[in-house]
Amino acid sequence: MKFSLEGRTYVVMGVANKRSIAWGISKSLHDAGARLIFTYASDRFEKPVRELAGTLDRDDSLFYECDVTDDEAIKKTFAEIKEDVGVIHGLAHCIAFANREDLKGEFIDTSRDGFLLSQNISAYSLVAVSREAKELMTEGGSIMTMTYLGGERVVENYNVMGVSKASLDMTMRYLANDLGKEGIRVNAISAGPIRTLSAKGVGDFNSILKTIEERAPLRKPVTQEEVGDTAYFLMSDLSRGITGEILHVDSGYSILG
Ligand code: NDP
Ligand code: N5H
Repeated sequence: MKFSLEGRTYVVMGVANKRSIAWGISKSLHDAGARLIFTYASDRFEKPVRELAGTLDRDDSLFYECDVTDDEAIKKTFAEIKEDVGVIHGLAHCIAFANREDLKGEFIDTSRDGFLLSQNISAYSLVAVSREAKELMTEGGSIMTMTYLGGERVVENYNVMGVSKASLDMTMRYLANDLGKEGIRVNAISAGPIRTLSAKGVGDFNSILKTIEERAPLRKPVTQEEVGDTAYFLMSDLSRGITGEILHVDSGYSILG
């Protein structure tokens, strides 16, 4: 296959379970022949991530704990990855967090701590991991992150996460400008709503999905697999002319007024 990822290694950050968007991305990259490196926030998630990776039909994955609020942990993780594999060809950042109480009611009630926590985990972390990952991307490569429409316009209940995604979107563009000269592209996928662990218990997800079924041009919600295949495109040389871009994988919803 012309755009096989055989011989390439990608770091995937943010697999929590089989519903995670990061797992959809992992499956697409694996199917294209890539070797995967998984990172998770705490050792609580090591076992489930190892079990999931065990369902893949090649046994070449590696696993590291990496809490992205901790600069030393990020440095240590990438130092270990360097020692274990040397070169990486890309990174998928699929991480976000906001306190549950900040994802309902009015945005104006967001606390300083809640605002900064969300920015720290959901936006600054892309800067911190890109800085370490770039040292291992000596053959060039592709970094991607996950964003949402609520960073471009006001979406009910998304609140503090919307501000974090706006920050993440510009972070992605500034990184694309810095890293282009090293042959590293940086992009984002803006996914439509997908039922994942993060989405659990926030807002009325059924009615959000119903709106997509009724109004989105493709009249159906997107799947982890659809996002995964776009991630594969971004990681492959098919997308070699694209950087600093947000690709909407959302059944076309974002074109609506
Ligand atoms: P998941 O709950 O499956 O994934 C969220 C991940 O964030 C978890 O794996 C969690 O790690 C990780 N995380 C949180 N805090 C930290 C931390 N301090 N250090 C390291 N990792 C951390 O949800 P999704 O797959 O839905 O979310 C992935 C991305 O996609 C997020 O950026 C989200 O905003 C974005 N997105 C999701 C949409 C949706 O509808 N689901 C739509 C558009 C974008 P751990 O499990 O190890 O704690
Ligand atoms: C408009 C909406 C619905 C309302 C807002 C949802 C926002 C979700 C994003 C954040 C990341 C969710 C979050 O931080 C949940 C945590 O407070 C509690 N959950 C956890 O701690 C679990 C155990 C761990 C695994 O989760 C994390 N994140 O670590 C947006 C939806 C239509 C689309 C959507 C769901 C977008 C998105 O960004 O995820």
